[in-house]
Amino acid sequence: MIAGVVGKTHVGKSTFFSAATLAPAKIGQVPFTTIEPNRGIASIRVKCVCQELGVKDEPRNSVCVNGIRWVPVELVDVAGLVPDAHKGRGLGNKFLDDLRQADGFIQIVDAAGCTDANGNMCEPGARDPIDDVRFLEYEVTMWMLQILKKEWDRIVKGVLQLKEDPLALLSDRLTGLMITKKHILTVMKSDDVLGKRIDQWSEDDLRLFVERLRRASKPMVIAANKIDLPTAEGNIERLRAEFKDFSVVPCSAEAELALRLAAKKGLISYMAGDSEFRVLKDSELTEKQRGALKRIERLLSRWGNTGVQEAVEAVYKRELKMIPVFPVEDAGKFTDHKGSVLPDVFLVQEGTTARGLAYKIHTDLGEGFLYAVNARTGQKIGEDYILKERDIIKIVSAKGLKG
Ligand SMILES: Nc1nc2c(ncn2[C@@H]2O[C@H](COP(=O)(O)OP(=O)(O)OP(=O)(O)O)[C@@H](O)[C@H]2O)c(=O)[nH]1
Ligand SMILES: [Mg+2]
Repeated sequence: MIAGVVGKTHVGKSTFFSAATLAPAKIGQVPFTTIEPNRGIASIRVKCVCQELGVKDEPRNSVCVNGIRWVPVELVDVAGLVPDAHKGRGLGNKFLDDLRQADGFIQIVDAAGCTDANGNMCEPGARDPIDDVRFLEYEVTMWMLQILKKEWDRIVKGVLQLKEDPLALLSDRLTGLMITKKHILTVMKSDDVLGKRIDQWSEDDLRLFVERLRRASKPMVIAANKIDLPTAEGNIERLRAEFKDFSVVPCSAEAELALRLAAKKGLISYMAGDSEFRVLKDSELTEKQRGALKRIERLLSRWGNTGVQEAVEAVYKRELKMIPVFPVEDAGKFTDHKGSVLPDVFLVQEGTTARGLAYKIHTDLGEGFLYAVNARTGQKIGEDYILKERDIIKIVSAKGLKG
């Protein structure tokens, strides 16, 4: 799974990405600073099972701090978008193409309303961030529609003359956009308008279908950025009222980046998502840094946190429905074959079965799957068992892993 940091140009996408991943990304004073996508690793917080089990864990693929596991997740920061991108305007199709790989979106908007439609700075409050969300939705829909339309005649012919399965034809065409049969089925099932045969769909039907498919296949949270500026305040409630189906997370990417960098240098003690920080080396701070930290302190007391960590977690947990599970090889000691306690935590999508987890660990484990054990209860479970959040699972397979 990978979440795309998307939005209009010059709204703070790369700042958000850097703050979340601490990976270098160029932050610009002009629109279209990012051209090639930046990929990086952020983390989401999960309550570890170590305290509940009373064991000292030895994490391998994650980090455990005071009973909280920091589990790595991927982010991609892409080039910005301007209106008519689907027609190639700005970095248009390039931007949209980079979005193919994303399973979900964190849409950054300038909630302070100080960047116009083309990403140029304007008077704070002059641009309505609601328009930014609307235009991004429109551009992505039109881009998907364009892709589907290129093959539409062939799809209709396949269904009508060759009696091919419309679902298979559609998913063949859309698989490059990370759109699965499951996404397509969800939309087709939920829709009475589209109950008719696809060769009878009008232009409007097709557009409606694509719009719903976009929503199903690219779930989104809205990161309402620049809450450090006064004009953002009123826009947060307006965004929430307008986009009731989405999580709107107030955020300041700039504040989070400053905190993370100061913590990295050892100047302050701060963990992503915290509601406060502590200055460790006051004598090493410049007046400018001291002033900036004071402002961030006020921001944290007003908003609770900078919102960056919250937005990353919202897309992975709430939208992509990823849940943590702890695979072990010894169900009594909660260890792997080397004796490490609770070494790994895996993120799997809600609905994943025990066998699905086995495949995720290794193809051999999946293919040779015999049964699994719920290490918390010692109960044997079958391949169809649907994993629950924070399950601790041992897989027993005819094809064991070596090493
Ligand atoms: N006040 C304020 N400014 C911010 C914040 N986040 C980013 N900025 C500023 O917004 C400008 C653009 O930031 P970038 O991160 O380069 O924006 P982008 O969306 O990646 O831009 P492109 O790659 O050009 O599309 C820079 O001047 C940042 O310092 C924030 O939380 N508050
Ligand atoms: Mg950028």
